[in-house]
Amino acid sequence: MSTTLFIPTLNELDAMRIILPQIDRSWIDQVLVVDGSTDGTADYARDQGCEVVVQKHKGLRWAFIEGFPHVRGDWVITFSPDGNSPVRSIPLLIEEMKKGYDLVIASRYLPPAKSADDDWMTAFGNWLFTHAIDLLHGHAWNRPYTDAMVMYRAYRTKLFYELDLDKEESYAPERWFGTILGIEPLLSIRAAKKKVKIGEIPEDEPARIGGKRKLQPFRWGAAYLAQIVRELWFWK
Ligand SMILES: Nc1nc2c(ncn2[C@@H]2O[C@H](COP(=O)(O)OP(=O)(O)OP(=O)(O)O)[C@@H](O)[C@H]2O)c(=O)[nH]1
Ligand SMILES: [Mg+2]
Repeated sequence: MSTTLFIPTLNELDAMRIILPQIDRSWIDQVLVVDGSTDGTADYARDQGCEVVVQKHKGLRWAFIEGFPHVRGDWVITFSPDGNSPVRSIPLLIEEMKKGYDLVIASRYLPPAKSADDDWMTAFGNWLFTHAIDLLHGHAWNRPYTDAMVMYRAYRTKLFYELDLDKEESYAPERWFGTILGIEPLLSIRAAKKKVKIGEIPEDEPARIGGKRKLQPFRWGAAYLAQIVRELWFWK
């Protein structure tokens, strides 16, 4: 099985200079950077031998929608390049996928892992949304998620399409709250609904390196909550 490391970047040059050289290229078959930056991140990534897709529409979700057609790996690992995703887990995620999982999450809340990037609001939000997904979408009765929100995870590339994550109607709550979301919570919700084989490994989340936080806690929080509830009747 081949693996693509999928890296969305929005002005992450400081962190990319530190993180990219740490990645052992023999672990993976393709490094794909999907970029919306104005700070030269794309040029740096090309210099480092990464494939670069420059996104046309603004927002994190569009990086996925425009980037996924360029993914060649059977499996994809989605990776935050801001220091939040320790590179040591790239081979560990691949090893876990080999056990037959459709999705493996690098959980920040599966002991002994810890997040050094959380503040009280993101810690509470991630706890709330993860437990709401477990309770409302059934994963709690199987093996519950400890982290349904984190970007750092591996999955079968086709799962993105099987769960209709490329379809516009999947993201209606964005319009209600005037924002563009990430795709991970919806991926977690629909993977649980579809009862695919889900695993987790513990992995820390170190603090962000340089750059600026893009997370919009209030809008995203409200929209994610709406998405969790809407999925009770939408998308069977
Ligand atoms: N291509 C692209 N990447 C994005 C976009 N928004 C965020 N990212 C990248 O996605 C990764 C994860 O970002 P977020 O989940 O929004 O959160 P964050 O900004 O890292 O927030 P903290 O980690 O809490 O500081 C970061 O490396 C960002 O650079 C976007 O619109 N386009
Ligand atoms: Mg981050």
